[in-house]
Amino acid sequence: MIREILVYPNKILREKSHDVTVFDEKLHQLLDDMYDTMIHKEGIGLAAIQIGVQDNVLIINLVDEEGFQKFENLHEIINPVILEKDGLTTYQEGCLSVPGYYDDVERAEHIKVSYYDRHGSQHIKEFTGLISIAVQHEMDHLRGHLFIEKLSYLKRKKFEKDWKKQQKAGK
Ligand code: QAP
Ligand code: CO
Repeated sequence: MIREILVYPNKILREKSHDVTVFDEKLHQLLDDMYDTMIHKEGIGLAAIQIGVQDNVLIINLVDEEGFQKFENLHEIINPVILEKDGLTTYQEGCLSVPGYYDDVERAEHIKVSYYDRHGSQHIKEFTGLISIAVQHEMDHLRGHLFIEKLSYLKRKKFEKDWKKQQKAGK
């Protein structure tokens, strides 16, 4: 089922999410709804809080070299913890909760993450490149943070001005 995505400045996006303790049908339904919603909105990543669910759950589905977003490349990541991070990289990020705005953000280049899958099995994996950026972006959501909080003071001021103007225009 496609759910509504919360958009900045909705205060729920600032809430901290909680670890999943039960890996049941309800969790599977949440993951399926997140997938349907992300695909419908043409996203590559989504955190549960973006549809108003305060669980430490995120999904990522990058497009391959040929530009296809294959279901087999879907990552379902539950209760993630970063064990190690290394290096720095910059990428022009966007977010389904901040539609139409993109800007450069600096993040760790490599990360090692512990997480659980939908069946409650633990995995420890290293991520590099765009998927590493995506995991860090989505993990920020779980702690109530958006990528625009990482902008410089002047860029953030310009964003706020443009965003209000855009909202007034009824977009
Ligand atoms: C997070 O972002 C991310 O503004 C996922 O109009 C960011 O899926 C992963 C989107 C950077 C990796 C690198 C944004 C769709 C989607 C928009 C998204 C929009 C329509 C963003
Ligand atoms: Co986002």
